[in-house]
Amino acid sequence: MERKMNRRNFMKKAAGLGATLINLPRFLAGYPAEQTAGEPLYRPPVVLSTWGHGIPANARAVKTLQDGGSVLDAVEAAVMVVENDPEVRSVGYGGLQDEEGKVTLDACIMDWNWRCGSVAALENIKNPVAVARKVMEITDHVMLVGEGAKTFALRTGFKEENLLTDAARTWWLQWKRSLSSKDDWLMPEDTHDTIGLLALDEEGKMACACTTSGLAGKIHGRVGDSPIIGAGMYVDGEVGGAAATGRGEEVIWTAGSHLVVENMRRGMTPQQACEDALQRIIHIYHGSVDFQVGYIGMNVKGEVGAASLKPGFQYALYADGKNALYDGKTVMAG
Ligand code: SD4
Repeated sequence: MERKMNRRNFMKKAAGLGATLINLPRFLAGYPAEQTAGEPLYRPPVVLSTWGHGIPANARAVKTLQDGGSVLDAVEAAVMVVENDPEVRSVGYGGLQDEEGKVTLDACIMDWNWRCGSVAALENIKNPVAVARKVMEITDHVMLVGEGAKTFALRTGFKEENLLTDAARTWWLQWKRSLSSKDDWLMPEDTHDTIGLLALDEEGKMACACTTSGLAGKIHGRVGDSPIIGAGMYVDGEVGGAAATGRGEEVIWTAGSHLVVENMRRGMTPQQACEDALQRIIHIYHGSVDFQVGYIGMNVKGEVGAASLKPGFQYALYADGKNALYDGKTVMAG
């Protein structure tokens, strides 16, 4: 049977021709100027991240690579921009508190060579992702939590800081006042905007970092998906990487980021892989969900994908010299 030269076959052929030709077929095939997640192959460096705060983060990642930093340096420096921004109320300094009024941070980092580090429920340290990298680099552990993570951070040169801003304090007081005896610890909506950021450098090496203050109003001690390797984020240097945002519980149930990567290993595009991982959640809930989860995914060829359960998820993509924000595809069933 004659093999049809559809767009995907065409792209596969083009990929084999080498990096310099990668962008040519996209142009020749008349792809729209605005990219659709999952379709074009980009020539590295490519940086993909969650939400609007991904734009400055992507820019920092690219700058770090241009200055000679490694892809690991790039993802760390990138998400630290967001950790340091008090206006971002879901990550790092200025992050919203748990039910006891404490800011507790979760973060992890991973590279193409399966090296990874993580911290969870870390208090009073502004850059948990940097602590996670230290865990990765100077210990033979993967994850430190709570007081132990903080002691490790202080021992390795991080300084203790108050991360609570006036805005966060005001939010917490108002939120507490709004609670009733009927509350069931379901978190207020729109308080989850974790940054997960994937970067692919010109050598085809990938790294990812993920950092968050977690769900606002969470029970003290609750840890979400974001610092859990395979849930909030995962990288396999032979396949690609993924990161999650939204309600971490369901992402943990489904080992979400690992699922996205394994989907890509089995031949799905990053876009298909993200959508399939979301369908797994929908399946568990028998087709109806009332919370948000979003995934970004990128394979080592520079193909990207992004999708969420509910509308509203945006992702930031730096590719072909352009850094822009796009709407992720919504997959909510019926
Ligand atoms: C969590 N996934 O702790 C995080 C929440 C978040 O964007 O901020 N996601 O469950």
